[in-house]
Amino acid sequence: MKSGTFTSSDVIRASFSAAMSSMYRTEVPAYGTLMSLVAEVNSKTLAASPELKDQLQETDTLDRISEERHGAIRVGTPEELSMLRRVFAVMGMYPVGYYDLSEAGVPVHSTAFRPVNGDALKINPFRVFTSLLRLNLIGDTGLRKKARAILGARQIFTDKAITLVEKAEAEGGLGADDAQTFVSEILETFRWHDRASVSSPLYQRLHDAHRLIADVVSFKGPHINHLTPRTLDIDAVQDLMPEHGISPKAVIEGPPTRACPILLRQTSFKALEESVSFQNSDGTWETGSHTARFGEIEQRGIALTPKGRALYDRLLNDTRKIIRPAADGSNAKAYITALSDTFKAFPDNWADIRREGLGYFRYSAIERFAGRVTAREAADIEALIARGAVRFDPIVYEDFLPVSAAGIFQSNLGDEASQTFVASPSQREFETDLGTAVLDEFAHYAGLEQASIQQCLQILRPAALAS
Ligand code: OOG
Ligand code: NI
Repeated sequence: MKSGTFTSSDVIRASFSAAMSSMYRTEVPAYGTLMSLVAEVNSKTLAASPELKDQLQETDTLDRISEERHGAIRVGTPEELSMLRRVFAVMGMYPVGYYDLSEAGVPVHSTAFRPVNGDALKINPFRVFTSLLRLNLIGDTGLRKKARAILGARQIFTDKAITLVEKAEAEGGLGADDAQTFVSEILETFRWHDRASVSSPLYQRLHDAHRLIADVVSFKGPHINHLTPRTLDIDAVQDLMPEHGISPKAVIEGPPTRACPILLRQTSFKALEESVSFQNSDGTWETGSHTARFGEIEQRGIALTPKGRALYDRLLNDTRKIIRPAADGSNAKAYITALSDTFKAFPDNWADIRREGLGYFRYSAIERFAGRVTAREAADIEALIARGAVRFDPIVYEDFLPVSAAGIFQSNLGDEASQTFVASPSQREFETDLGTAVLDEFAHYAGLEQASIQQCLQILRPAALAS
């Protein structure tokens, strides 16, 4: 087949994300409520700020503003993880970043599969935060063995899905019919199963070891556990959730409200207790419940350099030394005050953030200056900025934050679930299981920034030098 007849991976991803959204809204009606609330707040925010509307029109696709930006799943074995890598590659999604959650009391490590280049992100930015369970962090060896055997025996992909992945790899893509079949087959992997694959007593043992272990091991597949649309005003949605009958987690994760947004702010509604059934040894089914699925929202700001990130981490840490947000929300106000106070040490205007080397920027040449700057100016990006011949705009952070992710995990595992593990980052082992190295997010943003600088210098180079 010629490559011209392939459906683009961006189009397959867009259709996958739309299919996931519609499946999840049917499965979790509260998520549909959250989506409507987000759309409502987004349109109010846009009406109140024509400037923001213009900017979004120019840089983004305004009509898709309230669509999903990410989802999350948890898998049980290296084989599942590496097959997922191949599945996501068909949709133009590649592993970026390594997140060790053991430090935060969650026995998983993770990456995010996402589109990497700017055009792909613009067409559809959908990412899947993917965690691999670390059974070796569990003390009970008997239980560990049992869990391994159960996971080893399940097949989370349909035969057709596997065949189509192999075909895409062998031929370099999928035609329209195959692409459509691929999306519907892959959807099966993320579907909810209300019949557990373990007995009730075994579920209880897994649950006692850690709720997350029960969630990963007890079911036929890695059900999608949340989806996350983008909001233009996360504080407003957080405040309005209770009025719409959904119960938000205690506080918004990440940085405080700022004039110049940094990194990522996110919040969720608490996971729902859902009815599931367990099979007894005599073959009859027994009703029980399981809590895993929720809905989340996100608002993104500038990607920080290692220096900016170190400052962010330090300020967040300082805040948590003063006060830790309680899961029941009882000290939420005091936490927000402490967070805002501490973050006064983080510059809140773009010029200072740039001057201090805290964030990554995309530089662009002002065309009318082409050929009108001196050779000396043209060799120096700072001089070009001073001259007004180059503008700079923040590069948006497209990745995740381990402390925030842990906060999202915790608030959805139940308030009593706090547990400690020895922090044990193991990126090498994760990459071996994944079957490839993850992309380093800092190197990636630095590369985008550098490329934009080179392009400016190229455009503004005096004609005499441009031969
Ligand atoms: C994933 C939690 C992490 C985020 O937005 O930080 C995450 C999970 O609960 O499986 O999705
Ligand atoms: Ni999330």
